[in-house]
Amino acid sequence: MEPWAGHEVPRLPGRGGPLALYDSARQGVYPSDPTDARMYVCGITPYDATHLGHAATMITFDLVQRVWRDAGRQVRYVQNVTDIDDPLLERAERDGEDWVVLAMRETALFREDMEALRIIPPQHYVGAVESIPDIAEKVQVLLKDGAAYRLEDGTGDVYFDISATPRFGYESNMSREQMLEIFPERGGDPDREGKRDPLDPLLWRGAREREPSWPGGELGPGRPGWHIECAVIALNLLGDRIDVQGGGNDLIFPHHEASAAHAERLTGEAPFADHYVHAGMIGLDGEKMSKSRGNLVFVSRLRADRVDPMAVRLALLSGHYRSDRTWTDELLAAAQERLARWRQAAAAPAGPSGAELLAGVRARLADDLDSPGALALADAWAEQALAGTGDDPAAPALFADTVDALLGIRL
Ligand code: 5CA
Ligand code: ZN
Repeated sequence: MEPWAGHEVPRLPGRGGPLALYDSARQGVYPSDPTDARMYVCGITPYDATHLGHAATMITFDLVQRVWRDAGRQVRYVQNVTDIDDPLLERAERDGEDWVVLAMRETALFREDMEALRIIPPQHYVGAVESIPDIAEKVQVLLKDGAAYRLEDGTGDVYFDISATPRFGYESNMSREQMLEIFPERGGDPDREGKRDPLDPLLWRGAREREPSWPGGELGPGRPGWHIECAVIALNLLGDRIDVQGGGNDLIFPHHEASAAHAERLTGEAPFADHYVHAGMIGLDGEKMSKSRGNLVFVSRLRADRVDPMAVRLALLSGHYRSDRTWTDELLAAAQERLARWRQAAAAPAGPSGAELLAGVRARLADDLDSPGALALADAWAEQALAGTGDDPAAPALFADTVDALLGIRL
């Protein structure tokens, strides 16, 4: 698939420092400063428009990329689109629509939203459907290797045996009880007859009547499971080990646990990702924003209402990426005011030291993406510039470049 168009990112003087990021597997903040960084982010299942939760997660990993680049690192970034899965088929059926048309429309809208929010595009934007031959091949490898098994009920369904990786559980750090509780809420099927372990995840779903299917070679016709999709796309485009596996914290288990297990069994290398990085959930009225709950605020709706996407971005950056947080009208109003103040300050004839501001923002973001801290420094700079404090005539331009390059806020 084609990714969206990017924007020019201003070059800042000097270099940013090494990034430190929280890793869910090690449960702590550790350096992530590879020379040639490889990042995989779990993208949308396109059965509805992009909501502010998706946007917040995409902004989080956009910051990772910006900080790496500012530190002089090369970045290879891959994102997927789950353009075949149960929720997509269910929505299409409910609305009497062709699932392909639905997926194409929502993916196109997502691209527009990403562009409006100034998210630097991935080098590879990859659909599940276009990856099916690669996925089927890897499922066959897992079967031959004894890490997967076919159910003997005539469905052709193939499951991964979680005992095939001794490390299963290291990424989420969950107890078996916790896993069993969450698994069915996140697409798992613990009660399926014939499975060796209730937590074994689906690798290949044999063809059913009235469901799309693709040739699977020795697997027979069918379609891929969810976790193997992300494992195979990442392995194919980024290699056996990656630096960051990213997504929202709803993917900690089973999705990232299972895809790490698949990848590690396929390559014999562990850990699959150096950092498993998870963005907090954006909620509305105290509940996680989700398509199934229907409590959504769409980026495209806000754009249609002529809300400046930069204000949306600023509002989402005003909380720390790891915290679950709530979207409110007040949050947006505050971001609109902040954006107006910053724009005024960038037009001031002079201000306090731009170099100091840049160093401060770099330091805040390198510290596990402390965007609230970075915003506070920019606020303080803007307030002083507007009060006529400071005599650095180059500072307003550097202020604008700093918030553009590092925060993705175009003034
Ligand atoms: N296609 C899969 C990932 S492979 C998926 O989870 N799709 S999604 O459309 O449900 O979500 C897309 C991305 O947004 C995922 O990284 C997910 O973790 C994240 N996300 C979903 N809901 C929220 C939310 N309310 N707040 C923050 N991030 C969210
Ligand atoms: Zn994924």
